[in-house]
Amino acid sequence: MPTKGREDRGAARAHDRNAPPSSAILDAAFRKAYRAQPHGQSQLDRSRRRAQLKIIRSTAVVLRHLKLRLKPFAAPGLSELQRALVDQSFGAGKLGRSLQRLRHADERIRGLSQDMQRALRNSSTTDEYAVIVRQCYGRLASFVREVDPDLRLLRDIEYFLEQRPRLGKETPTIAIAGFPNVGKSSLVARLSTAKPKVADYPFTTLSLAVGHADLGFDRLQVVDTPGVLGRRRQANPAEAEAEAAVRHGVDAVVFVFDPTESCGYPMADQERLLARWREEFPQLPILEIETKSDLPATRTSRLQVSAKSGAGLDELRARIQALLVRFRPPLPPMEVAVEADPFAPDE
Ligand SMILES: Nc1nc2c(ncn2[C@@H]2O[C@H](COP(=O)(O)OP(=O)(O)OP(=O)(O)O)[C@@H](O)[C@H]2O)c(=O)[nH]1
Ligand SMILES: [Mg+2]
Repeated sequence: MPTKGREDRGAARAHDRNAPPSSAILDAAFRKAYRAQPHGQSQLDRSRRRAQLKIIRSTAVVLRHLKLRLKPFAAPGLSELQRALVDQSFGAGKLGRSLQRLRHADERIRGLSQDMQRALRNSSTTDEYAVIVRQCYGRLASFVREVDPDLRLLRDIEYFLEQRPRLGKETPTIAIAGFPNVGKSSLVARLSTAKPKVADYPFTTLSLAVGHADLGFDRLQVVDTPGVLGRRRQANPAEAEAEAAVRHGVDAVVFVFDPTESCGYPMADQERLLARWREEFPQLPILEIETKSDLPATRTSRLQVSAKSGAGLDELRARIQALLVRFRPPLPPMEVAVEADPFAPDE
């Protein structure tokens, strides 16, 4: 409800993450409105203009805050992968419904501002002005409080997305995927700028992370993924995140086997996951490799690599590059290339 000026500022400072988002927004709105000091010919004129400014400012501040909260979700919107991750973690369709409620609140507040200004024009005493401002504040507060759960959800989703990679659409992207503890992050660290945590236990990596690599002329996004055990129904959130990346976010997958089984999982289980993905994503290029080649194991004809010794990594880069050739934009026609050449000698 209406502010009391200075002591209210202290209250605003006390806002924390547990406070409803509406209280910070309303605080800011009422504070800004309270500071209105209009000029006017007479006492009555001044009090009418002050009331008008209070209505305009308080609603404008709230609208600005709502717009700010909506901004991360405004056009061009979330990527397919981001939407899948959000649906998975927060519930399918929840974000869309919250955005809709916030847009509706935005419309109602615009309408409120106009209605209240109209009411002012039809009033003629200081007391009437005061009643209208109080009415405006009351409705404004209830509109904003109504969308508190939506504001909270948007804040949580924004934070969640900040922790996840923002994949550039134009840059080819590969995921390094496979069972837990097989050595995926060790390979990502070798292949790209990423510095993921590596440790000798499963589920060290719990969410997606991206590094970049230069393969000759090709810039590449390398996505580290959590391990997947392949139990489709009981997948934990980390596994679900890896599957979402494979399904929605990448142009190709490097499937990492650990034939030493020092990861703790038999090859038969790892093979089953690969077979399922090949069936589910028949269009997706999947490059199969076996890692930890510095350790003894029964191996197949797949490419053998070691993140520890570096063996096989040049060949792996070459194969990734060959896989991604089709994402390279075609070269421009010769005459365009010559015109665009900044080093071409002047005529
Ligand atoms: N000897 C040897 N050990 C390796 C190699 N690559 C990884 N490791 C070891 O395997 C263990 C797991 O490595 P990570 O890179 O964390 O494996 P991950 O697949 O990312 O594991 P999660 O994130 O838990 O799924 C660590 O102890 C690594 O040091 C390798 O090429 N050779
Ligand atoms: Mg890892």
